[in-house]
Amino acid sequence: MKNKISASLMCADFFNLKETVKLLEKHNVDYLHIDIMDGKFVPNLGIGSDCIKALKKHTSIPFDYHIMVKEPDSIIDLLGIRENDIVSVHYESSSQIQRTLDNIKKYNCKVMIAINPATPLCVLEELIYYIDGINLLMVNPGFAGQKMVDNCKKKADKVGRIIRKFKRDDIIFEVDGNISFEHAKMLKQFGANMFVAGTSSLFLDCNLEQNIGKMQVALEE
Ligand code: S6P
Ligand code: MG
Repeated sequence: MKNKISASLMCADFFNLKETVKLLEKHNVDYLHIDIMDGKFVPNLGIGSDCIKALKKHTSIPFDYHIMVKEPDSIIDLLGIRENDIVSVHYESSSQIQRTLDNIKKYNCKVMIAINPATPLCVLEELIYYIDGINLLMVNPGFAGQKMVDNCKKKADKVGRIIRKFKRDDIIFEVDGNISFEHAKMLKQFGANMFVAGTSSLFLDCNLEQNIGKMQVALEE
C-alpha cells in the first residue's frame, strides 16, 4: 500500500484556507484530515459542519474525518460523508462502538477505530476484522503542537505486530500527532502507512510547498 499523507486542516492558516487547499491539491496530497471536537470528549473545539460543507464545494481531495465527540452517532449524519472518505471514531467515545461503526459504514466509506495513548490495544483484537483501519494517536488528542507521548513508539510497534498477526496487510494504519519528518520515517518501519501532517511537518515555518515535497520524500525512502 502506498504511504499516504493526510494534511491536518486545523493546523492551516484559516485566513488563507482556500489557497492552502489549492496547494495541497496541486501537490497531490492524499487526504484532508478534519478534526471534529466537542469540548467534552476532548477539551477543544474543532472544524464544524458548515465549514466542511464549504470545503467540499471547492476540493476533490477526499476527507479523513477524525471524530473526537462523546456519543458520536448524534453528529455523523451532519458530515455528508462520501464513499471515498475515511472516518475514525474513538473506542471510548461511544457506549456501543460496534453500533457506531455500523452507523458510519452505511455511507460505504472506510471506517477506522481511533486509539488514544492509554487505550489498551486488546480492543483491536476484538475489532480488527470489523474495521478498515486504525488511527493511532501519538498524543492525547485535542490540540496541535504537542510532543509525542513516551509509550507511543512502543505502541506503534505493537500495533504493527497485531496487524501482521491477524494478517490484515490491507488495513490502513494511520498515525496522528507530532508526525515530524523523522517520526514519519520511524513509524513507517512499524508499518504505519498514513501520516497526519500538522504543525510538526507540513505547516512548519509557513513553507507548505517545500514541506509537502519533504514529507513525500521521507515516505518514499
Ligand atoms: C489532535 C488532532 C490532530 C492534530 C495534529 C496536529 O488532537 O487529532 O489531528 O491536528 O496532531 O499535528 P501536530 O504536528 O501539530 O501534532
Ligand atoms: Mg486528528
